[in-house]
Amino acid sequence: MTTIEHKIIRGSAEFRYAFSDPDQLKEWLNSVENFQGITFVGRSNVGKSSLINALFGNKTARTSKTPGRTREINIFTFSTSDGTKNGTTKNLYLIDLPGYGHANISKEMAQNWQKLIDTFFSNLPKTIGIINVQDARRPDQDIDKEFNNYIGSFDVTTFLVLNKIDKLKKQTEKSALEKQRVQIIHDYNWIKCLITTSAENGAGVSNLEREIISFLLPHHTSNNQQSR
Ligand SMILES: Nc1nc2c(ncn2[C@@H]2O[C@H](COP(=O)(O)OP(=O)(O)OP(=O)(O)O)[C@@H](O)[C@H]2O)c(=O)[nH]1
Ligand SMILES: [Mg+2]
Repeated sequence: MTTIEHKIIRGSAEFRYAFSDPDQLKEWLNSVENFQGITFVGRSNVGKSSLINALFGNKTARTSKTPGRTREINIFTFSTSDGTKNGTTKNLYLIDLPGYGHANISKEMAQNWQKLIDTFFSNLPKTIGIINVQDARRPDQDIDKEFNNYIGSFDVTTFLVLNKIDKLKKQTEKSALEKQRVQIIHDYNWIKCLITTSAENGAGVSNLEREIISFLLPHHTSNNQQSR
């Protein structure tokens, strides 16, 4: 039996809204119908926006060498397709969150970030999957632990992505990551799966895409696609 595979339509993501005001965000979150999609979260500069571009097409999200570039919650809609005439799913949501743990911001901005993030998670339905991106060179930092415990309290589906694996050149670094991987899976037992990626050279991006599709469209995905 052949399985028809759904894919994200590259270039289909359309920018819809940017929120920096928690009250406006709350109002919008409570008004969306058929709210299905994914949201990217993670420490500043780990490559959330770059991964979004690798998955959705190059010019979707703004990336930067300066940490803390994404300041608002950016909301897009996108489509998937299985390549057949009636096989398109439209109006799925993609959300790019501003990164946590960025040191060089004012106290006022940090407080606003906290308020925005609290509003976001407290009003988020379970139909939105969380993609927590960390840096493969130094995963599970104290701030990552803190944030993971925080999202773990919301009972939402979470995928952990260790990005920038292209930067792990030495065998010792790769083996260290393998060890950490086992530890992380053990410690974060609410995580659905752990995927390693490089937004730079595309490694692992198709695995991440498969996981996203199987979360969004479980009926269209074969059972043997597992990566945990
Ligand atoms: N080598 C390498 N560089 C990467 C990778 N992913 C992202 N980068 C680089 O890391 C920097 C930060 O990437 P962004 O995608 O802007 O990071 P972000 O997580 O969205 O950052 P904020 O918006 O500040 O939270 C950029 O210079 C990217 O080119 C990767 O997989 N490998
Ligand atoms: Mg960003």
